[in-house]
Amino acid sequence: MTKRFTRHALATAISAMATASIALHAQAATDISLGHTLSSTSHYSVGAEAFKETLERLSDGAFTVTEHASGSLGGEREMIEGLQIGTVDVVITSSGPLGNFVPETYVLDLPFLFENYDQARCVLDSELGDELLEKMSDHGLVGMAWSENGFRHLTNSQREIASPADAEGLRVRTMENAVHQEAFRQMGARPTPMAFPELFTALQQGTVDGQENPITVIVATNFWEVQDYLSLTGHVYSPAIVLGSPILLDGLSEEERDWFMQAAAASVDATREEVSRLEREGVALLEANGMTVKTDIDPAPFQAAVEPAYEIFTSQYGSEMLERIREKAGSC
Ligand code: EAX
Repeated sequence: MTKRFTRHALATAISAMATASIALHAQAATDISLGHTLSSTSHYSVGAEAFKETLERLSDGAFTVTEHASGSLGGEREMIEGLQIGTVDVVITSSGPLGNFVPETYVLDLPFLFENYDQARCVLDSELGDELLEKMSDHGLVGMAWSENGFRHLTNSQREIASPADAEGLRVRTMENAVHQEAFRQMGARPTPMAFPELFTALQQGTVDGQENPITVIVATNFWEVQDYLSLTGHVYSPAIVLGSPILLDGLSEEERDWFMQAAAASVDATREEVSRLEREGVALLEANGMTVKTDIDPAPFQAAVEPAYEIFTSQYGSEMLERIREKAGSC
């Protein structure tokens, strides 16, 4: 009797534990993986933190976010592929490799398209930015929001560069982006496309002489350790984008999806604020770390040098979106 009772009690206890574990499991938070290529001190990381804080707060802990910084999930091209197959949930990436997936975005990579931050942000926040975000869904991606990397400048280990003639023959790492490669070819440099996680070592070993990135990235990556010269060419605005995996997002309720969109918007605000801060403070920091910074660059010869890139672009992709962006930028 006692024995039978004990067995019964045990069975009840086990069954209660199993029920509790199922209930616990049902309530367990869904962990979202968020990847980017920059360090955990970068503007992308500031954006990732804001995404995490917002999503966890709005969902009351139903979703948690784990940030994978420094390219630990691979380069930007690989992470975009990861979104398509669902091995990563959210990615903050530059537009660098995006045109390989969504050719409509190449237009944003044209040199000297935007004059300043206000103009770029205004265009990306307009219906044109939304239209481009929507294109992502034709290519197995969810465009959540346009974020920001910043205006790109040229660094190198060889010499001070004040004009395109000075860049002649320089081996410059570019992103894996056809428009950027063409622009550097027109400038007389030797473009070498490469994924970002390989860049520091390539500069260190002299595989390439230079690279181009915004102040934000130059600061976050300690490029002064491998690059002596910085020229503030501002040759192209580099948008970033918060992308989601349709495998995750398509399975969410409307309310949940809205939390993700709000998290993406908070991420953009925080990132832009950090970009603006680094635009004010970054150059002094780079100089303090030993970089020679050429600030008074005349953009006209650079603009003239890359002009053929526009003709090559429009002959391939047409000029409609480019004209609409220019018109919008003019009214911003
Ligand atoms: O997105 O590849 C690059 O140079 C990018 O600017 C960087 O990874 C940040």
